[in-house]
Amino acid sequence: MKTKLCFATNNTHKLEEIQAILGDSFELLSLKDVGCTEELPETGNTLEANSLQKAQYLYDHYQVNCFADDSGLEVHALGGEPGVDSAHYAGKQRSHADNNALLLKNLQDKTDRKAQFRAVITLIQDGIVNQFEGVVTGQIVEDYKGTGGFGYDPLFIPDGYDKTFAEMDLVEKTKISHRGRSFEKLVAFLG
Ligand code: ITT
Repeated sequence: MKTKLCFATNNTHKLEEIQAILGDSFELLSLKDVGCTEELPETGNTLEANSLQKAQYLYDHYQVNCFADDSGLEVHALGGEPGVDSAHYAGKQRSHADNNALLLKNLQDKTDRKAQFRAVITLIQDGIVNQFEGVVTGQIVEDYKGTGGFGYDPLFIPDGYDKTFAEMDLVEKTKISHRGRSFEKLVAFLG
């Protein structure tokens, strides 16, 4: 029998991607599949707390083995900001364009451009909690480059490359990205 696992996301693209990696022995369920239509709570101060909160909510309310992810951009010269606030850095309109503009403004005149994307997955199986972290380090550029991806991608060049995430296709990005790396660890754990 296939092992059922719910992924706490409404993003069908993320769901398909991870189903392809997990293969046939797991049946991935969406939030809709388990009847969860409300917004999951996400009020923590860290990526770890938020992904745990989402997974715990789902496990407690829907009695289903599950995992949740949370991710963000951590900028060295800004003391790790925007971090857990990445999606709404410039305000509750959650605009990627506004967030990017604010980031460039806050880094004006800063020579230290070091940054990292970080993702944390929390898996809960039969009440047992495990977390998996993925990190990619790089630099924030001075001006937008590329049109692919989303969020801060046009401003982030991963170490060892001379192009931004927005200049890569999804396959290339996922091989080195925070999300890709965290999912790799999850898949290895699930066997
Ligand atoms: P869901 O929570 O609905 O999955 P989200 O856009 O909030 O969608 P995340 O929580 O995974 O996605 O990421 C929070 C923010 O961090 C996201 O809105 C972006 O601003 C930034 N971010 C995360 N991963 C990114 C990536 O691969 N490229 C660019 N920006 C990213």
